[in-house]
Amino acid sequence: VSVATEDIPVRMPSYECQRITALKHHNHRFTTALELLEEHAGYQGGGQRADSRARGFRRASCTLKSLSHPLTSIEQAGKLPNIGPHSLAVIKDILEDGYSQEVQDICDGDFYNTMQLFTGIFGIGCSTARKWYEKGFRTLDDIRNDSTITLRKDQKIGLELYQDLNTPVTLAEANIIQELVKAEVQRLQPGATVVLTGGFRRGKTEGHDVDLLISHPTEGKETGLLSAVLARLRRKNLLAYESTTANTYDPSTVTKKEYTLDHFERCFSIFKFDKSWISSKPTSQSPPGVVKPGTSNPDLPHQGDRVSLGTAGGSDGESTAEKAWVGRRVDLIIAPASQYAYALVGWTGSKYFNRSARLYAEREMNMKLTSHVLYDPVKNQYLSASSEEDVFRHLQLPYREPTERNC
Ligand code: DCP
Ligand code: MG
Repeated sequence: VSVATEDIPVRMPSYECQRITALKHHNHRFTTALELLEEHAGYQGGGQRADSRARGFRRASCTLKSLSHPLTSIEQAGKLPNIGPHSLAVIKDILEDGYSQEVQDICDGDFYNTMQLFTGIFGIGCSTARKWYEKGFRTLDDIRNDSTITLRKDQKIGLELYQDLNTPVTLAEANIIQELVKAEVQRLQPGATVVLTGGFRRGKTEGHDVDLLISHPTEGKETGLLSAVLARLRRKNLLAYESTTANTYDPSTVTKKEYTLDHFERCFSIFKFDKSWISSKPTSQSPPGVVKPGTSNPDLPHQGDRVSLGTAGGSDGESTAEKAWVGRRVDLIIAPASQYAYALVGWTGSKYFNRSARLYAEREMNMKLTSHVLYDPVKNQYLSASSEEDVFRHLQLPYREPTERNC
């Protein structure tokens, strides 16, 4: 007797971190719509209420991503965890009509499109974008031409490099940047590690930035590394923008709420990614310092070779029209060895995987999980972890590969 998949009762755990969520799944036609509603809800003002509305759509989407087959009936959707009434109504529309009029109206509207345009500017958040929208601005030129607007340095370069920074970073580019940074880091501190985290580690082939987690197996040897690496990159004229924040981690405050973001030493930067590094032509240049001298590949520059970056610069007011490089957002994060496993989980994400793991730790395990540490307040103990597997084990969660954390 064959049983249709939709008739099999679904038992799905409600925490995203308890489930497998792969990039490819069976319900894209619903999840695309729900995540657009999430994005749109996030653009509205209204603080926590708007955030929780946005999260509602996201949680419904995550549930459908974890489903092992295409959703075919609204009855079945009703039995799944974390699908609220609004999401359910959208799913129903898509099941019945093939699309959601609500989503269509949002896509056709000025608000959503303008907010997408403005929040695409590096350094511009929802509230500034909304303020501009409400003033009647609709294009990037409206912002550029308004003399009453004063932009910060990051926002200025965000406008200047708008095209570059809104063209997705490819995996090939991310790998080149990772190798480039690794070569510099290891020259300064042999044995140091540089790992590509974020979406790329979860198997994505494109992303909005490159997240590099830097560490050293010997605690303490990571100290001073970031500023030294940045100095080298600066000397090679590879940085269009950089902004560093110091390490503000204080273990005694671990139980406080402020730990949604982490406190590692880090640099938000924009790399000048030379276009020739990725060209398919055999004469293309490799990034400086990536390959050790003495290798036989004739394409490679000698150590110390200067990279040709053309005549244009992005940050100093010169024309960027014919520049030889593309701006790429790179985050460099420094994690001490004892916090590395937690930092790796945190920086691998996804953001929603982290959120669910933290909620799960708090509510189900009575523990505090951050990107620095896992703390057990009952035993007053910091649980040490030397691998991601250790982190999952402490939480009594089945281990999930990074590619299974795409909620
Ligand atoms: N992160 C988080 N909470 C945030 C922002 C980030 O937990 N509010 C963590 C999880 C992310 C990782 O940091 O996976 C990297 O942040 P990104 O914003 O770069 O996210 P991704 O790399 O996942 O996405 P993208 O491919 O767009 O870069
Ligand atoms: Mg990223």
